[in-house]
Amino acid sequence: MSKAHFGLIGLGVMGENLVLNAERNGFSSVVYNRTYSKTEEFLKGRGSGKSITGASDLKEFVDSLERPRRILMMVKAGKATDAVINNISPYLEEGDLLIDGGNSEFRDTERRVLELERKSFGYIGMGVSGGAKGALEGPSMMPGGTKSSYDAIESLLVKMAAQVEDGPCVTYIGPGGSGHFVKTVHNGIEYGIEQILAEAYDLMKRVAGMNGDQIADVMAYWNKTEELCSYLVEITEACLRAKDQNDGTYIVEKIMDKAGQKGTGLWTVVSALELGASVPTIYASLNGRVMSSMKSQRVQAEKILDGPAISHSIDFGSQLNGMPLLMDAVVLATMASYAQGMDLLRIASVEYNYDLKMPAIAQIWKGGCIIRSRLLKHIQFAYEQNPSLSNLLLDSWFSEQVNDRLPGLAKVVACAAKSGLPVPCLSSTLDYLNSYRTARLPQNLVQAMRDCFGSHTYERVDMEGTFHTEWIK
Ligand code: NBP
Repeated sequence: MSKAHFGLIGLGVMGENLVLNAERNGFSSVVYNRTYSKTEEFLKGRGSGKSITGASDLKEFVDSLERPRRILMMVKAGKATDAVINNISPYLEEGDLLIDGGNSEFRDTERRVLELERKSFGYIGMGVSGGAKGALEGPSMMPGGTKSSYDAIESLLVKMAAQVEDGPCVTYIGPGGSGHFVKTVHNGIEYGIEQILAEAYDLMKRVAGMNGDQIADVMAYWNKTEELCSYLVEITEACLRAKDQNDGTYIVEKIMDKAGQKGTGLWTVVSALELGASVPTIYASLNGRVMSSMKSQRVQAEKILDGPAISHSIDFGSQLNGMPLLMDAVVLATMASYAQGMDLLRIASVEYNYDLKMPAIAQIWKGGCIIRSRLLKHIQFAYEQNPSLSNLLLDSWFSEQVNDRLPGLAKVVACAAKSGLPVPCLSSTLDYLNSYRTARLPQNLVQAMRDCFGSHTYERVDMEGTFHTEWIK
């Protein structure tokens, strides 16, 4: 029997769809899953009638593949990935290539690249985005590792990836764990945008008194604009419109207000803190999920802690025109999420020697992935014009947006504050923008205090050198 071109380990939502994608693109495949009954089910169901076979153990799986073997692991990140690597390694031979398509922590990938390459195997840590549909129809993929390993699978990935007007949504990201680092930051940006849209929904519901379909209409409007047209706005509209078949009411209103997380948002923020990158909008979205999970405490606190009554005096602007004031706030917070994520990538690229290509990253995010949006075309263009751009918001198109929309954002945040409504991403974006555009911040006083209690010294604006003052005589 002829050997398969491609092997897939892990028949979860992602693995199942990715192997169907590979097969559709002409790569005969063999699949392995820890629980064999899932393999059998898959082969009888979606995998039937296709060039896909199943293996009940890893030796049979490896033996079924042509050499050098190309094996994609789509299993839970962390211990499960290490377990698969340990279990399969004894059967691999020189030149074989393992690809981890899960959401691994980038430092785990750094370690695995070194360990596996020491054994003369290739190892690619690849971020995959697009959910189940993207995995099947064409995801965005962020592969990192040794360039020669990438070259060995490029033809496969290029066919499997989403396609946009200027090419496939996959490119070689860089060495080591860079692919998983870029995917982590992608997810951090995703956290930000999801929270921003949730805040906009809350304001439309509680301040403007709109129902689900009215809010969805505004989302539909936004989705036609250059600034907000995106997959996340599109699915927000769908989520808001969906009705419970039992009673015809909005399903979204029946969902428990606790948002889950699997780690990538946290890793984005931890990396930013470690690298000294400023990502307050993304951090606010992570904290929003943390606060949401404290449901029982919040229920109790609502009875004890008072707040102002909701003020309905603000006019967000006509619903037919997409509520321009609210749109100002959502556009700027969305831009800030991208700007902060890209800035983190820029800093990490230097710190970790990843040599990230910012225009290429924006390009592969334009299709297939969860944060795909029309804005990415402008982000790509901004970095093509100026590859060493220190912050996206300094690009002329983006700075014009900030200058036009900042008063709107401020009014929306002020309205939320007056009404006692939490808008963590919108308000931290306002602080971020106001800090970033301020040449002289009040941290001179912080430095004075540090010098006063700890003799930490300070620099002066009027002369060179390092100074210390005896502040308390
Ligand atoms: P899951 O994250 O739910 O993982 C399920 C797979 O992991 C199953 O095949 C399971 O085998 C296998 N597995 C586990 Br759990 N522990 C294992 C172990 N110790 N040894 C071998 N296999 C083990 O599936 P998923 O949602 O398809 O995600 C796969 C990867 O892709 C994850 O890293 C995820 O973070 C990432 N990802 C997911 C999405 C998404 O939208 N879901 C998007 C992008 C990336 P079993 O059947 O025997 O339990």
